Amino acid sequence: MRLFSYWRSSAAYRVRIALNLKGIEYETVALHLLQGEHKRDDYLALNPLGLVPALELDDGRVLTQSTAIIQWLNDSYPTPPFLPEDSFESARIMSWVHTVACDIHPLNNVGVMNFLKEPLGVDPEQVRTTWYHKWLRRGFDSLETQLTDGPYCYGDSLTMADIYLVPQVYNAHRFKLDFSNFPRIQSICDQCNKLDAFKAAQPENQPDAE
Ligand SMILES: N[C@@H](CCC(=O)N[C@@H](CS)C(=O)NCC(=O)O)C(=O)O
Repeated sequence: MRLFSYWRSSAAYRVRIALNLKGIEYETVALHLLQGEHKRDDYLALNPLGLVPALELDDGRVLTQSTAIIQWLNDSYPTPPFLPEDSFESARIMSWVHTVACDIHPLNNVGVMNFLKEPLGVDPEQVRTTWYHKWLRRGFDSLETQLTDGPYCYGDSLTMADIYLVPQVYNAHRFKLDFSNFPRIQSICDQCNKLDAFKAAQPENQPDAE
């Protein structure tokens, strides 16, 4: 498989964790987002939305959208499972996943932040702090009250929620969010980062890391 990725893309980071947890070998095709490589025609032919990640399967078929990719990986490679069998519990975990994937991440995407700065004229520092922290805090406030005491989001079981939480926490530290109100989130993230699958997926360990 080939993963179209960028070292600092948190959506690609999720897929890297998922691939590693399933023990699937893959090749990284790095696209430099700041140089606009994800808008090149050859990549748009694979992913018309022009975002990373995309996963090209060995037979040439391509999947886009990290959540669709991870759900496909989980269906196709059932061990270890990313969700419990109980449908209510599974939906509860997916609600944590969506808090990150739908209610934090899209608002703080590089394309959205750039658009606020130009053409809308918002002060870049306001975008990096006031705007960015606002949506992170809203999501993390809700997760902090819902996640278990650990070691992982859902007690002893690693689930999709951990796969989404860790990259978002990485971004939050990059953008200097104060974590004093989020001890549970931080502790879960620290536990996950002890695992090889999470370590290997870290941005600094990617071939295109700068
Ligand atoms: N919903 C998409 C989001 C993908 C996404 O936003 N990717 C970001 C990097 S984390 C990107 O490609 N940004 C480039 C841009 O906004 O131009 C997914 O989960 O795959």
